[in-house]
Amino acid sequence: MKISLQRRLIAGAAGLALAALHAQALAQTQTQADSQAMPAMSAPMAMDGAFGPYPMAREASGTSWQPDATPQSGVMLMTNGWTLMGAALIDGVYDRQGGAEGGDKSFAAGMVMGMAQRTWGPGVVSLRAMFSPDPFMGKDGYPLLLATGETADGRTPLVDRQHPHNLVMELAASYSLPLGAHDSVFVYGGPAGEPAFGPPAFMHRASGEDIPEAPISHHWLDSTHITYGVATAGYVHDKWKVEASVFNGREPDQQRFAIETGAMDSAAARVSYNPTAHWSFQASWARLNHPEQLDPTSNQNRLSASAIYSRPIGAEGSWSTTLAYGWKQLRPGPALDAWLLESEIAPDRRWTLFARAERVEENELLTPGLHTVGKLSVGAIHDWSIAPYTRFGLGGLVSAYALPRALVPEYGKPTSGMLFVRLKIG
Ligand SMILES: [Cu+2]
Repeated sequence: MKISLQRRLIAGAAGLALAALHAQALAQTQTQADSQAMPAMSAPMAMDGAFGPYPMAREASGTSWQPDATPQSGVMLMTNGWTLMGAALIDGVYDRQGGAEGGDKSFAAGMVMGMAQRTWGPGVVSLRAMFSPDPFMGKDGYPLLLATGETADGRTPLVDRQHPHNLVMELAASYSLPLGAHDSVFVYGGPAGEPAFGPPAFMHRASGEDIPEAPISHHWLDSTHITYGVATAGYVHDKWKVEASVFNGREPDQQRFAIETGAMDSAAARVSYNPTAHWSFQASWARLNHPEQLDPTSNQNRLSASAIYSRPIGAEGSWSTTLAYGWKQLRPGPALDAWLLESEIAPDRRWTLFARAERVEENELLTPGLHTVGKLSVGAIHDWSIAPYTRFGLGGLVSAYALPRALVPEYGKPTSGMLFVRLKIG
């Protein structure tokens, strides 16, 4: 089923406005009731996480967790009981991928997101919307050696190119209910959201959010971050979270401006554990029903596990590292796995240094067969503060590859790179 974006957006906006009015009315009556009946210490605060009684900084994309010590980004505003948060990152990229399979392109990529959260009755309601400029780069995305997945025209797979993200990346709401000082139950869902699978998506985790290229392991670890139809229920106990989702398993097609809802016929489950403020672990499972538009009869099982370490550096700096493993069983077909290690270190608000190493088993490259490939990207960004919460940055990265001999006739010995400018708000 395809629904015109315009109708969706209007319906979504009207829904949000209604929900806001409703929440305000409820909250007013609730405040009166609260002041008589509820002890202050068990009442949830708007600054808590959307899904439980812990710091908001723990929350990344969808319902995923990152370490509590991750610096909170975004412009925050409190009004009428609501906590509003906005953030944006737009990269203007010149991309040059080397070798015979390479190519070059200039494009804009990034995201703009807004969140509204408040106490509502005994719990916390949160509304989230996120948009991407990617569809304006064209349906065939950008050159990215060894990246595979999705399609530009509905007929041929994208190989050695990264697909554009859809305009609407998230349109979701959640409600959580505290069950004491350390426990809560929550529900999350919407027409666009992220099921309970994988680490936080690369563009939303502190170790990857400043890197302008997508990981080649995207379709092992975090490609489900844009899912058109998802419902999740979970339970938080202090440092632990368990959750399960049903969702529409089909990847977005080439209509990047559309919201393509469909049957919620896929499932995922995840356990997350934040033992200290600096660490976040997760293990997750998913069964995707007919994810591939071009291979409509095949299914996939996926497993993932990841560890994230984050710590502040000085007053304004931070360091975050993610190690992630993904396993993808094609049904029918082989099982393919992927490893990712990435790190970003920002000693202050002017410099960011980053690196990402990946090792992926691929079966969709132009040379037939199963190939284990490696990629390493390193880069740096210099930012200038141009207004409150607003930085302008200039950056670059270079990529090198480890290719099996069978791929050398097709790829040669390529080196790739990107130069980029960016605007970061939040
Ligand atoms: Cu993506």
